[in-house]
Amino acid sequence: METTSFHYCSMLLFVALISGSMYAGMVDSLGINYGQIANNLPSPEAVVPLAKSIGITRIKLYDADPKVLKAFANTGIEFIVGLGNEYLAKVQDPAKAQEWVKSNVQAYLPATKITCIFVGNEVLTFNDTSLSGNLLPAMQSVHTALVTSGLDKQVTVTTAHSLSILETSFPPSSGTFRRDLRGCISPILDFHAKTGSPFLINAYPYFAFKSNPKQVPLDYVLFQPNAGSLDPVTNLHYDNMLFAQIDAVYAALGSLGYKKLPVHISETGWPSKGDEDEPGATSDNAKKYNGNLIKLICQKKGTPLKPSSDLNIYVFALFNENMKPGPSSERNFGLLKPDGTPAYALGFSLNSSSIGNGNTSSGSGSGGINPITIGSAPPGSSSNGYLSISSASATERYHLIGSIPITMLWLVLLLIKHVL
Ligand SMILES: *[C@@H]1O[C@H](CO)[C@@H](O)[C@H](O)[C@H]1NC(C)=O
Ligand SMILES: *[C@@H]1O[C@H](CO)[C@@H](O)[C@H](O)[C@H]1NC(C)=O
Ligand SMILES: CC(=O)N[C@H]1CO[C@H](CO)[C@@H](O)[C@@H]1O
Repeated sequence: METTSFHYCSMLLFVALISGSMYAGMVDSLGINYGQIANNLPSPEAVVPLAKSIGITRIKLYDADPKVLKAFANTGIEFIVGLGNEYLAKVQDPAKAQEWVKSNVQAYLPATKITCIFVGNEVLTFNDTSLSGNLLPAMQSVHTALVTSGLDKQVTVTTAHSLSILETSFPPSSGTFRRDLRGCISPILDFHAKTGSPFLINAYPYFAFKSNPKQVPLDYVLFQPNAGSLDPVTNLHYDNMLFAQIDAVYAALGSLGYKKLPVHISETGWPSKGDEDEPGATSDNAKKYNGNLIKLICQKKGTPLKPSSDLNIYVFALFNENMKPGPSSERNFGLLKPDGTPAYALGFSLNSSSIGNGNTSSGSGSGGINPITIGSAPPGSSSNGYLSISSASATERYHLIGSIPITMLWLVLLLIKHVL
């Protein structure tokens, strides 16, 4: 409750310069995945100012790590917590579900703003029928536990799917779920509709490009200017793959009678490094993908099919994770390196003076507001060097946190406007 955040998500002289257009807008919601499969990450206390410095307002965890949930108390940042696939069988027992909710959710409310539990990650893609069969009962059991605790109005229950649950996704209007999964998905969609929870999908144009680099135009997957393509059924024009993927999900939901379910993108991102046989995994492409994506989020863009629905996106991921198995790209999806410095120039500036001790002086006036730098930072201002992205990128992010007097806020906005 102690902080209110205003994010003046101003897109960046840099973007304005290269695109030739001025952009300014308000973002009230930037989500990120905080994965921790690593042995070199900063302490959660130190991650708080880092997350704030890049304007994060929503965090998705893959578990319900008590250290993280404690560290983020009273920050106002919203959390989706995860209940892992290994617990699906167990949590069908109502007593176990109640216990889980009590110690992983209830214990942190209301100081830590947990708003959603995702039960199981990409469960349906494993083709493990016993695991898949446990999914909905586990979701129901956790929901019932929330009802019993009186928390179901503030905490929703969902699960996260991989895009590979779609059988067809192009053109977007042809989107359908895999035939063998429809019987299992329909009752899950019914659960969403009845309990008012969102449908979560992990969508990675990167993987489409990686598996077919000769056919898939890079500009189309990186949100760069390109001719795009027309959906012959809806006549809607798509100039990026992510929007096509999201609309294919809407179409698939519609085909089962759930046109109105809200879809959230629980993961999307681009790796800044990969193996030799992983085309496209470069820091330049990662910067384009995530930079352009954040710009679209700031503009409150919807997809061609749902132009007035905000993109509800959790970027993957906050940090590079050195202990993830698989090809190199898997360990290089982070916006930040473990030491808190940017993995590549993100296209907006970061500022945190307090990594290392994890402390922000939230009481004092100066703790409330991050300095605004226009153009290149004044010499000396980056003396701690800590998160300032190379000022050569000449990009800004205006990030105002705390109880700033409203008059001051307007002064700042005016100043920004003037400079732009
Ligand atoms: C699961 O089954 C689908 C459809 O039969 C198949 O396309 C997919 O490759 C399978 N996935 C795994 C991980 O075995
Ligand atoms: C943060 O600062 C407060 C007050 O200055 C202090 O009580 C607290 O122990 C500090 N926490 C850390 C992690 O340094
Ligand atoms: C590099 C940089 O600009 N650091 C600043 C970050 O913000 C704190 C206050 O929140 C300043 O004291 C630092 O100078």
